[in-house]
Amino acid sequence: TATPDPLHRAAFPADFTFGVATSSFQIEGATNADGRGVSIWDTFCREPGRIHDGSTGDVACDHYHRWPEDLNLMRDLGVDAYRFSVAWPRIQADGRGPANTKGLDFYDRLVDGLLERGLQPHMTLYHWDLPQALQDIGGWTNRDVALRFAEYARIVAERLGGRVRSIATLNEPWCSSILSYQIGEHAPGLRDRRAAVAAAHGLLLGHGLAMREMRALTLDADLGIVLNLNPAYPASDRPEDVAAARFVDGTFNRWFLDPILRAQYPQDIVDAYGADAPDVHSGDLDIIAAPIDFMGVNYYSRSVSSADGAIRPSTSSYTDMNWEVYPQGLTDLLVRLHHDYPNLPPIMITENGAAYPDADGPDEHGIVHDPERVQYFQQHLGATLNAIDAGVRVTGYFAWSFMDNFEWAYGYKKRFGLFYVNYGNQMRHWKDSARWYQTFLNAAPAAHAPQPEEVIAAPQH
Ligand code: PNW
Repeated sequence: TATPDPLHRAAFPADFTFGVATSSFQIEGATNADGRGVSIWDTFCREPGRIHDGSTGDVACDHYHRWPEDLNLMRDLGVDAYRFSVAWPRIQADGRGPANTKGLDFYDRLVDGLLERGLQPHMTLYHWDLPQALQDIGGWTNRDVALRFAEYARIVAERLGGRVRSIATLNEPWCSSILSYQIGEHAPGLRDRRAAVAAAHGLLLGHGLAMREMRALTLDADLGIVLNLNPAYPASDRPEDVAAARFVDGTFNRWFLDPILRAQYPQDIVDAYGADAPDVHSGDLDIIAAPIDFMGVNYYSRSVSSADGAIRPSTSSYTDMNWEVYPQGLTDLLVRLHHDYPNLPPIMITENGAAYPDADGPDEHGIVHDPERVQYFQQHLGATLNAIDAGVRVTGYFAWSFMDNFEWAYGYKKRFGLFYVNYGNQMRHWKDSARWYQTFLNAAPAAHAPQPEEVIAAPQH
């Protein structure tokens, strides 16, 4: 597809929201501060071999202490909005009982700090840092945890819900169930498909129960959920390849979309799971399918499947995660959601971005040169625009990530940031991608086609 060149925000609807995203465990550090309890990721990081570089989240980007400077950088970047997540163990150390005021106070200051700087707060309640005490009773396989999550959601929404623009219950339940309980790559690191499918159901139930609690508060905030969706393509039109892609689509995408938007699990995957299919109590699916105000979509790449397994198209380029760069997949995904789900609310692209090594580090002016990441953002913003032009309701786009951070099992070795983090001294550095985004955002809506000089203005520090 043709990417408008030069691309700038004036090509998007006037009320479209542009932002940056992070999550609590990946940036905050200060894991013992102010009464925070232990999360499953603190535990996981201490198990030998789990994190590739042996690192932990103990310090991360030290955002817990450096948030004012980080918010200043976001303001200088010129984004409209910031998507962050709340660490459940800061609010309830053991995942239950009365709120820890000091934990809530941190997010209270953060939200006020955003509003003071003219930035919209977009809050996610669960980005994987489950209180360890709840894992000790089975984690998301235990239905009691879904009930605890709904209580936690009410606590946070009561305190902050009046000042945030949106609240997402969960980030990427596929990751916190299948990747965590079946593939074993994320905390708690299990390899048990039956447990993974039960955890996915527990997460969805927790989402629905949290929606119910938060609806009762009649907040102005939009309420929804964030899914990681990977469009699944067959390697050829051979029926066995098409069937393989349909299975991948079913386990990744439809398994989460269908219960939320159609109040049913996809029957082909229920059949494939057989004895591992979830124990669905009567009423569960009505709870899970509570109306949502937005669907958050995290898009990074696609999958290509054959009957013999996943394929790597050899002509494509790949990021440092070995994920294929495939912007057309984002357009295809958005258009498909629009066509397949009549109940689909407006979509927010809550994450999109790419890891590249940035191996040279900052130059003599302190700037990091990351041309591949610039191109990735240009192409995917172009792909978003194409979907909007095709009639899909997309209301926002959040770049992942605001800054380099703890990339889960990969530790600090994978860099997704618009800002480079020097973990030795916690300095933040502009990358060219941040300068590019700033220019894209600040370019005055022009009646005429913008001239090249207008889009290569120097960043304002
Ligand atoms: C997302 N996969 O994770 C998360 O929301 C972020 O916290 C994370 O930093 C970002 O994407 C980059 O990885 C994913 O294996 C992790 O398909 C793994 C997968 C997808 C998303």
